Amino acid sequence: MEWFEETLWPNWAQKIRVKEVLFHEKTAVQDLIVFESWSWGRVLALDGVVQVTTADEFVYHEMMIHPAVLAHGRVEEMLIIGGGDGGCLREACRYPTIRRITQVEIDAGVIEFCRRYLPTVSAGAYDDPRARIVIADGAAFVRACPDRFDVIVVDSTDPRGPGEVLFTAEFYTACRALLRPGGIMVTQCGNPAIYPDELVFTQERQRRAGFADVTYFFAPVPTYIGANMALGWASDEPAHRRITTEELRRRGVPAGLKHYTPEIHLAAFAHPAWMIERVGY
Ligand code: AG3
Repeated sequence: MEWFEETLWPNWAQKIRVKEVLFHEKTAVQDLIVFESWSWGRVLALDGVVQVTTADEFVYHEMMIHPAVLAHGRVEEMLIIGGGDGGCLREACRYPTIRRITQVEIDAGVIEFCRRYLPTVSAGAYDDPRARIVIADGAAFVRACPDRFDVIVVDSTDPRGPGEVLFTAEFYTACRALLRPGGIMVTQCGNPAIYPDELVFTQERQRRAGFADVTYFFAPVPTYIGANMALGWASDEPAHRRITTEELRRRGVPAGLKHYTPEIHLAAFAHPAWMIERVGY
């Protein structure tokens, strides 16, 4: 294979030049490929859609974790739904104050696979004693879970196929019920420049789930084409968003980050005029 061509949108695609295909399995259920690329390191694509590249995953994973953890300020219990590549887990493990990170992945094979083919993404995080890995359906897990969390991160695929249940008002309602007072939920909401409806409906459903403060922020991930990826932010504590760069620094930004800074944190919540028009804020 000379080029990998993404099949996410009918009228717009990206192509990544392939150095070497490392794994390719096409079954009736899914099409999974990992290849070494020339410009983005190793690339994992599921059903024709880029899920992670080792060259730019840091942008996404840092933004999925650090704004919520630092704005909250006292995270001890964290829940990650999905995220089998371990990137979110890796970023969460940077905080010694987090006592336990529960990760719910539907397919044990995904974790094993990513540890083997994309070891730099989890970077040893699966061996952290604070990581509790649960192999279960995320939607079923949140309906029945007896534990409570300070931050819930939904690192899903796109809302088509198996990942769809993770974009429903019912799912968001169940997540809200698992949050401790002041808790925050962060979700992946796609690229609004090419598919704004996904941001509109996820915002609407998160509000319907009862969160007092629902908004969105951005992660500029080059290989998730369509400019900024939107991430949903839902909490019952609006004060989390009134934080200053000084306070974020005081709380202790982990060393060694490649994207996140307190300035980026605040700027990520600035919304373009056309999205304000479309979403309402
Ligand atoms: N989570 C986000 C996948 C997004 C791909 N979709 C897209 N380009 N619109 C993947 C797992 C990362 N840990």
